[in-house]
Amino acid sequence: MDYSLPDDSLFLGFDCSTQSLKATILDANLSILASEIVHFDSELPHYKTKDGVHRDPSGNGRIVSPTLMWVEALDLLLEKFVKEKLDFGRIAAVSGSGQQHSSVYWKKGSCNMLASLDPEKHLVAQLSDAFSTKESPIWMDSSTTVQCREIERAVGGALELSQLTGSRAHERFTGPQIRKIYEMQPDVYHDTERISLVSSFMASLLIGGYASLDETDGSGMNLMDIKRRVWSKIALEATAPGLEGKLGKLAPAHDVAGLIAPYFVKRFHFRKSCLVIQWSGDNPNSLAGLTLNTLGDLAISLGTSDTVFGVAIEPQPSLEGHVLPNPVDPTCYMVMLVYKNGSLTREDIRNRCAEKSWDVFNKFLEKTPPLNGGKLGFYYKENEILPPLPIGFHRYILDNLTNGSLDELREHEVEEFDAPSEVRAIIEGQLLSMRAHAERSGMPTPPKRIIVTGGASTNKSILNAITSIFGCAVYTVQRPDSASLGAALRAAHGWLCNREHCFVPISCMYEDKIEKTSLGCKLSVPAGDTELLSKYTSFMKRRMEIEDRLVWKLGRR
Ligand code: 5FX
Repeated sequence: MDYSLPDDSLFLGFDCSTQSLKATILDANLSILASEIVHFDSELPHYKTKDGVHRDPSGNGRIVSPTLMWVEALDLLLEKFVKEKLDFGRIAAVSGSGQQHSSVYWKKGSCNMLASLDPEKHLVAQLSDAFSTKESPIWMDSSTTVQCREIERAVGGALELSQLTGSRAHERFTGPQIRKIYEMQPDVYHDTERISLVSSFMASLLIGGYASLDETDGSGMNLMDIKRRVWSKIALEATAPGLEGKLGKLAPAHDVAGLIAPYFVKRFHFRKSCLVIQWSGDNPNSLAGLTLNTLGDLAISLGTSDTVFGVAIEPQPSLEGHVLPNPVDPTCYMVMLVYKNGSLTREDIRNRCAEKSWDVFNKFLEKTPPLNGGKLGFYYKENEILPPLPIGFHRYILDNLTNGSLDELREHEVEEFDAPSEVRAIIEGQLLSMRAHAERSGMPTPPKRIIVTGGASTNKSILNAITSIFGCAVYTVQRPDSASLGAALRAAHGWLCNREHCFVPISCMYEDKIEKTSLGCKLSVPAGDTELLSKYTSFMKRRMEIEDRLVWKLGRR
């Protein structure tokens, strides 16, 4: 079979993330032709966001982003491509990636506004009255603990909900967020005709009508039956009345959401036949962008949130981690762990302890010994998801590290570490936690290999630490923004499935190209030292004992 793409065609992938809107364009050989970015804080300063979000100053865990900021960013990004003289007419298909869980509330009557967008005016000017609330609750929000417990109780418990939907109730998940709006702002709920995720929201702008929710991103809502890939009646009823009608249909990630709207044809000169392929979540798109399809491979994404994910055939949803349908292979799943304290928390330590410089941070990491002289740190600048602990820093030292066996040493709590130890403690702490929770949630350990993506994947000192702690070879990709790359790849995949009138395995598209294009992996650090690995295994167990005690004492569950 010939699965090649037409010679002159281009494929556009967006990533609407927490702090920016990015785009990557692939040519028919799957090589990157162009990329662009809009930073929300600096390029759209009138929304007054910090890191792309508004944090409620009262400390109640409420975190939102202005919905219109994402609308405005879309025009701005496309205008950047106009300045680069991009030939929009060559784009055969567009897809995208959105921060997961975050939701948008379309006001009654907005469908008509979407269907009649005037190409002479900016989107933001035409959609300023389209939303029943202008604030979208996002994945960083942790204000729905009450609703989580209510939903879990109504479906028979946390484990039952996880087995049904792929995850227990989590504060950032869309179901608990919708329930909170229904309980606290009933007018907003009743005024809403459609609820979108960021992914289906951006796809809706592009097709000029409401796009279906993609099944993969839909599993981040605590509302979808993960095995049957349909809305779960019991979860819907536990969340809010009349919800199914506001959610619309689910569709697989490779489906066509619609043709690009006349607004984009007239304003930017897209071709009328340009397909919009279903958008999906950022982590699922990264899985596609990393071409992760081998059991035993693990990906670590080091971004605003840190995530760990892999492919699974028959995962068993439990109380830890999440199970999602695989966005590029309907026969299997992806499993995932998510941390809220990712790059912003590493940056905080860099600013306070390493003269605001990554060079100094890396020097500190390299000059301190593995196991950090028995120092263990827990750094939660935001309410953490995994484990569910509130904001706070906790530091411990295992006594007499050089003499005793790690399993028996006592620890004592301290107020602070010296600056270099603080740097090692945050990196070792984050990675030990990932390894321990990956093992607890049944991910392959040790992995065959780890592929690292996200901003911090360019940091060689962090990659060295990953190899030592996980005991396997670590690979990186040529482009750290795997989500928009994955979205562009999915745009091509969706286009191909549409041409063939059936599902085509995504690997058919890149089999012979992978090393020549931006999709290839580079080996960064080969597998490390086995003696050190076994010390890290004991160190990790000690860390988990302390973590379990902290959760018991301070945890939000
Ligand atoms: C996944 O469950 C998450 O909450 C985060 O990784 C967001 O997708 C970040 F955008």
